[in-house]
Amino acid sequence: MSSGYKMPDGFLWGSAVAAHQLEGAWDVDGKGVSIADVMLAGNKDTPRVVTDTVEPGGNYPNHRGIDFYHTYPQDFKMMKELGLKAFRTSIAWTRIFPNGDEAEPNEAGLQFYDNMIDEMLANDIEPVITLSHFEIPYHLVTEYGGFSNRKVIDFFVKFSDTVIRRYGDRVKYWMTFNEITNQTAWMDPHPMLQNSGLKDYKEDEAQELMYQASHYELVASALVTKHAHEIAAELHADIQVGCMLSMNPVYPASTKPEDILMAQRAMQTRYYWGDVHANGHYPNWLKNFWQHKGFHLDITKEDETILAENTVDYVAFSYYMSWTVSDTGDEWLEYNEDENHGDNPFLEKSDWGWQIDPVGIRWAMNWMWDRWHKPMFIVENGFGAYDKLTEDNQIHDDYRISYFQRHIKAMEQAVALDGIPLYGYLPWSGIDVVSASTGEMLKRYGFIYVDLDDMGEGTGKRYYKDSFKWYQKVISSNGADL
Ligand code: BGP
Repeated sequence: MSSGYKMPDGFLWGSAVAAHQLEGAWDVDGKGVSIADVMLAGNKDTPRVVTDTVEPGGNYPNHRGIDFYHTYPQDFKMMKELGLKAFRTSIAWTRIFPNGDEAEPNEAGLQFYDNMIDEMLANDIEPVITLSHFEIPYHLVTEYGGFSNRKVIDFFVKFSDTVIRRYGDRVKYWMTFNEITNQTAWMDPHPMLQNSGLKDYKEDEAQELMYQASHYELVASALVTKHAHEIAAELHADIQVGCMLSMNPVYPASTKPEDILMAQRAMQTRYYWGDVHANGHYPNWLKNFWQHKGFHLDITKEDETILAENTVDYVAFSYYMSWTVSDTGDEWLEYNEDENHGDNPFLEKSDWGWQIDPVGIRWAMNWMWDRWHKPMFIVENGFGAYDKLTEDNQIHDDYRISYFQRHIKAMEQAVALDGIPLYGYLPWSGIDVVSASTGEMLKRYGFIYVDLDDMGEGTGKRYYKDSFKWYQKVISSNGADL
């Protein structure tokens, strides 16, 4: 179908994944244990569990991923055939600093990403890199309490400086923390905070800790942005650093003014991380809210200067679904996802209960542009589904094509009609990978099917889905032919 629109020249059509969800090889070439490596699989109804150690016999799907560590040369060939202009992945912190606090990096880990980046470039695919995608060395969690400890800022900055300096001549687009917003959301608590003493963000103490740890992450992110710009000048390279937000428009459940006010506060609560990243300071309502709660956060004058002077170059975001919220009668408008959320009668849901809302992507892009005036990058969008491999090795995923058609059209309208600057569109996940929230392999998002089940059993062979041919056509027509 014709969309009626075409993206600007140089628009980056691509796809996105994260190291721990596909690389496997969790303990080779000197890699240390990350928080992702101690997480057991869950499923649609049972949350994943963070264990204290790697239990023998447990199902740790991130240990094997789809074995991309060894298969990436062949996988990039298929992605080239797909026509990808860009590929987003993350660097596993524990391949570079296995425990997080070493003096020197692990050369074998650095070499792996050298090779991987070169392989992408050899296939005319531009690398887009996330520094921390739900990963932190497990040692930093047990020994330091993760980001609840100010010291961890230095470890993250050192790791980031090391890789930006090493790959900055070949990688232009960087992001600091994947979905930094989700510290109040579905991964409860967020993987960056797990085992930092944070059990439940709704308790006041845990909420205070969440804001404190987030502050240290924000300072770390601003320092990385500062250093990246300095490294770029030294290398004579063009390097841009973005934040990465999980964008879920929160709508009012009705036209009742109290619901509308609550929805506004829900957006303010979810996106204050974006405010700090893009505007360089905390909003007033939040500072008042902390005072009302009796929170005493360690935020120094020097931190405030770092945040103000080092805002991001662009805003990257993931988009999967929207939410709906109602008023609770609380005059402080405290937003609690479990208590305030309801269903939207106008929207269908995926098998995992995610509300499908293509229009919301255009709404969200306008909301962010008005608020931050930063160029954007869609670095995730996609449809998790049970795909069926037919006897003749085909996958007829018309539901995925339909999801993408509608979302891409809304994105194109935001660019063509609303004038929003957008670097590219990197749908999740190009190739099937392990699900972040459930650890399932059968919650699939790729254009390329990987023959593995939830226990990692299968041939591991790759097959083309119907959506592969379809996305190929979208890319070659620069978004005109959906
Ligand atoms: C995002 C994460 C990804 C990813 C995706 C799909 O929130 O950044 O890592 O996996 O969601 O989620 P899931 O894998 O849980 O279905």
